Amino acid sequence: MDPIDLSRHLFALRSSGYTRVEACVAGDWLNELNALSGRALAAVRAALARGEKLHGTYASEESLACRCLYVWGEAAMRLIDLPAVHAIAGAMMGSYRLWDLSLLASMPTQAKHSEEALAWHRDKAPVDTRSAPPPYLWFFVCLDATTAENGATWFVPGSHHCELPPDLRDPGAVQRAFPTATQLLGNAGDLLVIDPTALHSVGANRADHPRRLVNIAVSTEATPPLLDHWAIAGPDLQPRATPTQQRMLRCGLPGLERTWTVLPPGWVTA
Ligand SMILES: O=C(O)CCC(=O)C(=O)O
Repeated sequence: MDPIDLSRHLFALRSSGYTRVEACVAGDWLNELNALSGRALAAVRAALARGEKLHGTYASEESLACRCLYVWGEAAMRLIDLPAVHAIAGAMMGSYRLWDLSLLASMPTQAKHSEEALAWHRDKAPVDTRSAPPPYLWFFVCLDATTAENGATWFVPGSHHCELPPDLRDPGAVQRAFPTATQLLGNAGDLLVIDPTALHSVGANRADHPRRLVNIAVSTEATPPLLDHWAIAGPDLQPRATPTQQRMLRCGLPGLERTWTVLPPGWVTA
């Protein structure tokens, strides 16, 4: 990434808690991501229909998610090498690795969305990023354009710096929008980068199509990843992993889960 552009994005992320890098993924790569996301979502739906619970993952009819997306195809694995992710995460965090690679799908509904699905939340507790790197950054690759109509993520700029006053301690119970909340709009292929300690929420999808993001979720080396991704990559992906993918997926910490609820049929973990 051009150094001036990198500085602009770092400033935006540090001051506002988010930024948008245009056109990071396009053409066949984007088409392949769309195709593998369809397969992953179909498998998640089938698992939910069988009554399975997605391990460590919120899911409802309006919000579906699939973890460990790299097992669904090469196009997803390639996202782990995305240069903009490494330029920004390297400058913000120093050493980092993959926390998870997830597909997030907000499904359309003309009915009233549940309060739970649209609740304001922080994914992680805020830290003082003046003296410490952010422990997590979420890099959302837009598979679809994110619009007001299809429920682009709502975000309160700068809220990663601030504790909430006592009357707002349960932001999910706050039905009203925060006065400065803004929706993160982008085109298919753009990268929306957020500090997930900021207040944010899924928007109501009133369009006729799902709004899908792939979250390249990154955490500092001092922060455990969600799962043992190297074990889940298994004998199929391990020998083909690039040096960067190896560094992002490997983690020596004991006790991490070595599988996830939904993997492709016949997938072998290590
Ligand atoms: O899907 C979205 O719009 C945002 C996802 C979200 O709220 C989250 O990752 O915590």
